[in-house]
Amino acid sequence: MAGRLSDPEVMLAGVLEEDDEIRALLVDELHRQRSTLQLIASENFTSPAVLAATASVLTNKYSEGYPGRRYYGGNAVADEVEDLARQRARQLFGSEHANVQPHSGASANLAAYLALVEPGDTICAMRLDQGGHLTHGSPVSITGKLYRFVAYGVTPAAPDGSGERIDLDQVRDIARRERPKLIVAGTTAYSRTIEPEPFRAIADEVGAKFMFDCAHPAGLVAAGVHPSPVGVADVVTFTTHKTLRGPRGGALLTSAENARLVDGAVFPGLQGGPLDHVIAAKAVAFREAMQPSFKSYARRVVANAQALAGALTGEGFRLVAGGTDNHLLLVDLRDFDPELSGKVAQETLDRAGITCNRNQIPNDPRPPFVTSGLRLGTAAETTAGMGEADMAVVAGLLATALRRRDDDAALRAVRAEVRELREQFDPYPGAGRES
Ligand code: DSN
Repeated sequence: MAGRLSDPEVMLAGVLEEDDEIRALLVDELHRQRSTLQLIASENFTSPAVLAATASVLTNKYSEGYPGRRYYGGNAVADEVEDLARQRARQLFGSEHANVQPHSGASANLAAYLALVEPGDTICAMRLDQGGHLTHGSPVSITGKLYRFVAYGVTPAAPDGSGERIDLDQVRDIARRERPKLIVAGTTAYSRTIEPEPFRAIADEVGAKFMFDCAHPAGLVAAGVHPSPVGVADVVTFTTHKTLRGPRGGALLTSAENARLVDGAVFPGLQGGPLDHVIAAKAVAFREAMQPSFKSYARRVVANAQALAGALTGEGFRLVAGGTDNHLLLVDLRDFDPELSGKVAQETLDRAGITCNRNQIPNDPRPPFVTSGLRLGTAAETTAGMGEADMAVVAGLLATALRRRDDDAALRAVRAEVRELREQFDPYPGAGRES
């Protein structure tokens, strides 16, 4: 086998040689990622080192428990890996304690609830259709069935873009009226900075605990580009695969005082054996995020999002909250074309090689499966090397595709331009090009 294990070409073309079907599909996916634009706000391109750790022999190990207290033998290496991952997470975020075992952000959030409140307790969190997350109490999520959620949203839209901000007066009013045991901050479709302190003050006023779901801005927080909730919230949850650019997974940060409670909620409360290979990859990503180059990456992610926002506004789109402070934008399609739903826009853009997701906008008149919005993010394409000037090109291609959505030839032409642009910014330049 030629090459280094960290080379995706080796992983795809060499190691999987005997499984033609899966190998072909993985090569197809690599081809899709490098020939189309990746604008899903919760995605990124991990480094080959993160890919290598995720593909390592640690996937063979069972390690229920924590370092030094496992329920299986043979965990000397797994202990060191998890200790290193926890130590790096603590260092990166300046936290007293880290738990790196959650399989996902949803697991991390559920573990935080298990640690901080009892089933049936009241929790105050942001409504999904206002920018929150399924695990913030949606009735279709287990969280909405186990706990009594009372929801806050954003302020009304304003012509000058100053509206659609988290409505802290509403949070305070709800908290005073409902006396929740826990207040949750954190979003999946909110483009502005979230300051943790006002939530802390409201939680303290009503005797509630405070959890911050930092899944989306984790990389921006780690880089110091966004305010850190660590030390302000009782528990911070985050995912490692969005702006943080690590493997798919979750994690929690808390004080030394809450460490046992949080660890017990993750295991044995919620999960069995941890994914040791993913924990190794998280450790790799935490180290990468400590490098000076990651700070500059995070700044470029925001600059690119702002450049994309400016260019899309120029194309006639309205942006929810008037623009962005972070890695994502929420586009209200109605000004651009009242007939165009998020679903049709997403499907059209897929045909044009522009990958993104439809998303409800605050007070969306269309149902969640249809929507009037698109969510776009710059974390992945910034990793690939795109800059602010490229964002203007991206906005133009996106607008052309949506304007000419009934014209197959026009969409094919956009797709060809997308591919040409995309190929200038290969996230995996060493990988094979057999497809
Ligand atoms: N599904 C993630 C996102 O796209 O934001 C949140 O879990």
